[in-house]
Amino acid sequence: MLYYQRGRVVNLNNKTIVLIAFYNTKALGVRYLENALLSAGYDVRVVFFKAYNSLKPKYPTELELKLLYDFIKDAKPLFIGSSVMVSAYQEVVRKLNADIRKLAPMVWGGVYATLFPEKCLEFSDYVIRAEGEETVIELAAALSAGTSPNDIKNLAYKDGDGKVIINPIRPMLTDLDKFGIPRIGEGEKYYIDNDTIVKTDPQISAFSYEMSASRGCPFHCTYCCSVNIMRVNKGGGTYVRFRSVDNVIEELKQAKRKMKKLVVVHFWDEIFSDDPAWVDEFVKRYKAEINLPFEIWCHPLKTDPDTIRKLRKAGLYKAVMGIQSGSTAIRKDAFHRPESNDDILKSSRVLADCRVPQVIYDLMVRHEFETPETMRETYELTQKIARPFELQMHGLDYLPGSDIIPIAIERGLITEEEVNRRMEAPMSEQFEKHWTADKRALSGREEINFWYDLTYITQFEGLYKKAAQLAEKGYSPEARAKLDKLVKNGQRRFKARYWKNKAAIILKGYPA
Ligand code: B12
Ligand code: SF4
Repeated sequence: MLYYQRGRVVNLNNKTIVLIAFYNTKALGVRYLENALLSAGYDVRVVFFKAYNSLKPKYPTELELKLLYDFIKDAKPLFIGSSVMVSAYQEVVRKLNADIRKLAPMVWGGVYATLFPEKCLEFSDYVIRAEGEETVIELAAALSAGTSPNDIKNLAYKDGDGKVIINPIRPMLTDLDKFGIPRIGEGEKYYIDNDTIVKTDPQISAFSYEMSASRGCPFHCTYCCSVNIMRVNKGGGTYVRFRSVDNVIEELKQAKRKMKKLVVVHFWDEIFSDDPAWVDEFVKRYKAEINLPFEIWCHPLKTDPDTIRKLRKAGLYKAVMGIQSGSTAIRKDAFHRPESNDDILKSSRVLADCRVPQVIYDLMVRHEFETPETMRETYELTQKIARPFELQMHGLDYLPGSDIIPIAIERGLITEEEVNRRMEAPMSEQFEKHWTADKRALSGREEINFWYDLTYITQFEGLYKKAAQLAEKGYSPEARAKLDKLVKNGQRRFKARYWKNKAAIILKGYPA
């Protein structure tokens, strides 16, 4: 039986749903939605549209767009679900959306859709905000039965007059195990890239398995959207939640069973658990049943020595910690990060004492808040950090919806027009902003660049003392010339280290 829904013919009782992940072949959110819809009896087809490459994201070719269009045309889905996590690839999503939206109702979800439902409704028929599992089942049931979805919680849509209606948010999931474990290499999964469509799960041939043992983060950094997602869910229960260890281990066992090349596990938890009881159970079972090197994200205020020691014994080989700036003013007033320089140094000592083989500190530098003084403070902090360590130096992204935007506007550092322009900017520019930031914008600001380069050098054994000698005398054209040589040397070491680490992963060289 057919009926008309928003100008399209919809087949009642249609059980086929297409979910699309953009530039993300892991797509945890989509895999959880797949499970939820399968558990409710739908036939789900997942399309991974192009690989993730944040350094050089590739634009889709006309053929790839056509492959997606033809795939959806053949599937005749009840609706198309697009996972719109980030603003960065909006340009691509909007382009392909224009054609495929003619084929079936379009539903957008993910972090970007959660924060900008009005904007997303210009391109979609429905937006599902916040966690999607329960809502997507209810929406599918309503569309397939031909009943009104208008009262479904978390849903946003336009009414008959074109007015945007944003429904209240339901409580967050309390039981993260409820929808099972993300499926690898099972079900209807398709991968579009390099001008082909292949029925495969790209995850299956990867060296690393990426997963999350929790949802939510207890911190409120202004450059991150976590706090904004927390606000959307306000009143809906505890934001930071953990899966059971049993459920996590079950997922990892599946990965070990199915991924023949698997050598390493990445936990994408915003901050890996430091709950003593959870960690105790986790390390015991992980060591006994998984026993693979693993990587985590951690925080200076959540680096308990006992926890790190236990994780290290269970296989922790890489810890990435955001410190962002050595300037207390930037960290506290602009970024709303509560830790002191002393906390950072203490936590670095913990990681070094526990002999975590690879420790990486994330810095967000050379942005509009930066002055020569704040960049110098970052240099001074990194000189004191316990060695060995690596630095990952980013710019500041002004992620749409994040709290840093009004702060920067209020201080006159950026205009609203510029923020809006960046949000709509081509994908290549948005990704570049993330990594290389304001190199060119700051090209006249030699001193910032001087302290930036000295900071970069602090991560290299054998070079950091030379950086200290240059720093002592401060900036001068002569010091700059010497520093240029040091930077070239550092870049060579950086490349060598990169390949050594990569080879170590492939050859299982990391001590587990
Ligand atoms: C892990 C992670 C990554 C990982 C892996 C992603 C993955 N496995 O899917 C990696 C490192 C690859 C990554 C890359 C990037 N990320 Co990221 N990432 C995250 C993080 C920390 C967790 C995402 C996650 O897996 N959550 C768990 C799953 C279960 O939740 P979920 O994805 O949100 O999905 C749920 C709902 O959103 C919804 N939903 C999702 N999709 C859909 C689709 C439909 C149809 C429906 C109905 C519902 C729905 O239902 C899902 C289940 O409840 C988030 C922060 C966060 N709290 O979300 C940032 C985050 C999403 N990333 C962010 C950014 C900026 C990026 C990059 C652009 C960074 C860069 N420059 O390279 C890239 C872009 C990658 C891409 N192609 O999307 C920003 C986006 C902010 C914004 N306003 O744009 C966030 C919010 C972090 C931040 N700094 O604020 N990321
Ligand atoms: S600690 Fe990390 S995930 Fe948490 S709010 Fe800060 S940047 Fe976001």
